[in-house]
Amino acid sequence: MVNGLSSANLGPPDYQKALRQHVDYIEALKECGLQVTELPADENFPDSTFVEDVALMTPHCAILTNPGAPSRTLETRSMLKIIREFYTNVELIEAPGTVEAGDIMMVGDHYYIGLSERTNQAGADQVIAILDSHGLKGSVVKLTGVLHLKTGLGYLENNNLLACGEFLSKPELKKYHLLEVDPIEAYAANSVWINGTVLTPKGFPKTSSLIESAGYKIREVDVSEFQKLDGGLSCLSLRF
Ligand code: CIR
Repeated sequence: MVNGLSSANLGPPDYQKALRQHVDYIEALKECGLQVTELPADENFPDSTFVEDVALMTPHCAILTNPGAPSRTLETRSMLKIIREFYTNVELIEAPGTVEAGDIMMVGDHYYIGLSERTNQAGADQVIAILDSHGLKGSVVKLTGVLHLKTGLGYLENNNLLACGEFLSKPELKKYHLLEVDPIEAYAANSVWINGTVLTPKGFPKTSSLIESAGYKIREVDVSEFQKLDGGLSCLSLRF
């Protein structure tokens, strides 16, 4: 993972520290009541720890994506085998469509799909058609400055949406109660609601207080080494 894609300018990750942080991340998921399946490292793909990007797990089907980053495209090969262990309905995104599921945010049965440098219109159209065929809905959100949709957004259920930067002014998101993340803590917008607890990255006190004051219990997780690769908390797992 030390060779993963990055635009963060925070230097290379400390691999041993990353391993320790990953163990604590798994512990946090378990504390929230989840059963965790740990996947073996795929040493061919330095970004493969960011498993969220290669699949979208819905209540009715799983969608294997087609990552827009060329170095990540073939991460899907081993993920296909894994998701087939959990789902009988597995759908595939095909070229010229590209999708990374860090660009997809679930709000009930509606899925927001960010159009980014990694997810294109053709890919989003395929996702929307697949969702539609399973009784689910999708719509697109155009991104300007961030890597993935969930880089700047985290849906915390109960209509509460943690949001930063460009997402504070999107008309399609105005119907949510926006919890505004301070730009200096932008990384913490990628926090994850799990069974009533919000996992949030360690080191972002304003955002932790913001989430707590909205009535949530929080669990902080130190993921500094993954931040160095532009990866957030949500990226490190597929939750379904
Ligand atoms: C990448 O650039 O693809 C990885 N270094 C980071 C992916 C982060 N994934 C996510 O936000 N869902």
